Amino acid sequence: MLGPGRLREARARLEQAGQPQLLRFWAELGPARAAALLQELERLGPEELGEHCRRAAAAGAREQGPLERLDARMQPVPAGGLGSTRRSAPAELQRWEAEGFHQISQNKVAVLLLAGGQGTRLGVTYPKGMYNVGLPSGKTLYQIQAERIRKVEQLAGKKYGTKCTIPWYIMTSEFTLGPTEKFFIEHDYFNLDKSNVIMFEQRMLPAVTFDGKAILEEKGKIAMAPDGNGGLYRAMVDNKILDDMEQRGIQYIHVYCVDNILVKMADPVFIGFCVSKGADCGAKVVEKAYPTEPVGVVCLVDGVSQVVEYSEISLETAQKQSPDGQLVYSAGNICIHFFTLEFLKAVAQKLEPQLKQHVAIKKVPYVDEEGNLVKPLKPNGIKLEKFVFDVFQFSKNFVAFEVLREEEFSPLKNADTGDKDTPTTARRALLSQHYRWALKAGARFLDENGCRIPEKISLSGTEDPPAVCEISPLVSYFGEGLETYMKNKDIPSPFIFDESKTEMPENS
Ligand code: UD2
Repeated sequence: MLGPGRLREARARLEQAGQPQLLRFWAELGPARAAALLQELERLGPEELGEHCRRAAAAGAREQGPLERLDARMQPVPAGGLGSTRRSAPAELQRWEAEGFHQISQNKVAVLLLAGGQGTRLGVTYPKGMYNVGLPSGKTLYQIQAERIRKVEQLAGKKYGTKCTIPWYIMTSEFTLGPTEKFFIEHDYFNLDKSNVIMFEQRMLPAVTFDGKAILEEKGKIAMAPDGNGGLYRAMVDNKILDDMEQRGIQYIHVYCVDNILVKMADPVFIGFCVSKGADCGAKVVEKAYPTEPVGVVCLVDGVSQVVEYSEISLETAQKQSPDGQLVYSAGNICIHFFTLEFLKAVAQKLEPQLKQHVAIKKVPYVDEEGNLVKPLKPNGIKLEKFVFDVFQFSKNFVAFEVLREEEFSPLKNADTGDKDTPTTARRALLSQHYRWALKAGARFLDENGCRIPEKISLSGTEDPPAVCEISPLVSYFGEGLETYMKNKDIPSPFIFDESKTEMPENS
């Protein structure tokens, strides 16, 4: 009930907290919107809201000041804690892979997707995982990820003679939960067992002006934004995700971000590497392509493992080179992490309040004092976010694992009008990988006239492969098992190799 007492109390508490502007349009709201606003204010708590606004404004002011220089305190990741698909011995890589498959076969591994972001740079109104980058099959990122889970379950099951399940935890936000759920239902969970796909929601925080006022995005609605991908730790507690993992016997969690089309779900090599090293926490990295590439750098700060985010590193440090011309800080974070359940429990239950709050200065649409909706041309608001990797500092044994960019990292960040990390670059990265796999398996490609397409072994990354061959994850997870079908076969381009085509065309 919306009694006058409740309103009076909210008004007094907001006044006290320095946020009376939130009720400026109260008289115009009508019962439903008024009730929703009051409920939101009570949920946030006017005192907590006031405190959040003060903290955000102070953090925003610090952010506008000089960049905190970490240069003198930074060191690269020590070689001892670094594995590498390029530099580690093949026998070692095989051992790690076998260890990873073993853990999967024992149902000890889960994957956890961070999918609460708003995908503003890509410019779509729906969750990024639902995006179709224009592959011949028309598959979305979610479908590709789901099929990789199914395939790696099958591979582990076959190797160890068990029936295995990799639960898929999906962190969403107020923006993404509804459409993501609907999408999975519409696609029948991509043939995964529904009970093994667990969606949960992260918290939202109010956006705040530079002078510390919460912003109204409508007359009766406070502008809110997800609390960053580091909101994971609180969200796991809020939604009892750690208990669910415990009940299922999960020990190792492979965390990843939604937009990397090449992500190896529950990668056995990475998991096996981390488990073999006794790590509680690990990160996959790629060599940075250029100093200002927008990926964080995995390094040590004051001797403690950390990611220094791309927005927080000085240009001078980013460009620093060793005598052999390599970037000193080249270990680019690709938002693929490994955690033990024990580590996550310690973080979520004890250490989370210590995580740094990062500042994002954004353009936040608002209603002005006259009640007009304004789309600001300049940034006007502060959003506070926690980052998923800020927990590395708590690790007792942190490891990093370097992988090849062309095999494992091609993020979808921008629309095709951008010059990098676009639908085109993502599609090209996947089709180039599949073309390489097919050639390695001994395939030959023919054009529409039946003429042989000359092979091109090394592709520049800015060119399309000469033949189009999309291989379903249900056929091959990392290029394995293709020879049986492809060796010395003439394959028409374009070609979609899915399960229905395990019989390949005869030689012409
Ligand atoms: C992330 C990494 C960056 C680098 C890059 C590679 C962080 C903080 N930064 O930068 O170091 O590895 O990816 O692609 O990890 N998300 C949520 N909730 C939120 C905000 C984001 O779940 O409140 C998810 C988002 O849906 C995505 C992932 O976190 O899957 C990364 O978010 P982003 O795309 O905003 O991160 P980006 O590209 O700035």
